[in-house]
Amino acid sequence: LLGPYEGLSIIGAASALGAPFPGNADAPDALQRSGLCERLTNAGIHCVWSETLRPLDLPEAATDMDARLRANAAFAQRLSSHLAALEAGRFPLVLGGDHAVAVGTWRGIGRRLGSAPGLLWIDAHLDSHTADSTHSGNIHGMPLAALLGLGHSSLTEVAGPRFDPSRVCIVGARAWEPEERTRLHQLGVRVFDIDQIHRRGLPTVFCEALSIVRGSDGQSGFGVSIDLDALDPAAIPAVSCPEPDGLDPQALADVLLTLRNCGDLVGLEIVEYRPDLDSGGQVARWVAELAQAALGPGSYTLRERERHHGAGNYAPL
Ligand code: 4U7
Ligand code: MN
Ligand code: MN
Ligand code: MN
Repeated sequence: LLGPYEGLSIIGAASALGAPFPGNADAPDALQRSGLCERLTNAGIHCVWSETLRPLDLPEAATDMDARLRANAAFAQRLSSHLAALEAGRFPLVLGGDHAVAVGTWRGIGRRLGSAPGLLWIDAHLDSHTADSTHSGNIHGMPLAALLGLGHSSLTEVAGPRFDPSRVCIVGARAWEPEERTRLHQLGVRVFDIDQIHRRGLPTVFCEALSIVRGSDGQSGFGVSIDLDALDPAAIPAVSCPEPDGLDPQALADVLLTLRNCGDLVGLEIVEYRPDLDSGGQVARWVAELAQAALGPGSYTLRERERHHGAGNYAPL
């Protein structure tokens, strides 16, 4: 189940159960209406909208932490099963939803592969709280800890393999609480924060992070989870938790081009979009831009039909 794949399957994860605002729940439908799939198809990426999963029960007032953990875990479980059952030959692009959906996305992709891939987590935050350490009570601040096996059992027991901290990196971090930074340090997860990116440049940092998540064998694959709040809110204001001094969206798109040369990319996730804050549709256009940068044309991940049909494109002049 490592590429090249025949085409892209978009899975909408229309949950805001982990976020402080409801807006993330409308993101997949808004992105579909914005013509994302058509735009990727026009760019030469064979793309179908597989399904949009929606929470079955919205917990009333969402006050009780236990009820919210269970509701998020139930949604992640369904998402995990959907990804585990995704047809061979399809590359998954998961569109959140808030970032709590990542527990389902990546455990499910791990089930599909038979083992956990490496994971590149592009985010302003560390998302490594547990139900015990959280200050805000928001579950979208916990998914990376849960994927690594730490936190409330409802989240850590979502079906699929645990992720290996030595194959996980965070890029773009600039807002965290000490508990999560300590937890990641103890686990050995590499964090490339925004100061380091300013010092060394995004291309250098991205390349180093890629070498960590891809591992030494190049056989087990790696995924990329993009929380849009990694980007600078001056350009990308339509997110749940904007943090100043973020990445330039074009600079991120430029380094995502690197992914086209990786035959071992196993999934892409883009989360935290809030269409209620994007009346001009400018952030929706950036979502398409980032997906297109990562996946084609010319991508080794997605097999292009022309590649089957003769070497005409590559014949010497
Ligand atoms: B996101 C926060 F307190 N750490 O736990 C928390 F700063 O998925 C933010 O990255 C979490 O958007 C942000 O609520 C979660 C906060
Ligand atoms: Mn996040
Ligand atoms: Mn974030
Ligand atoms: Mn906080």
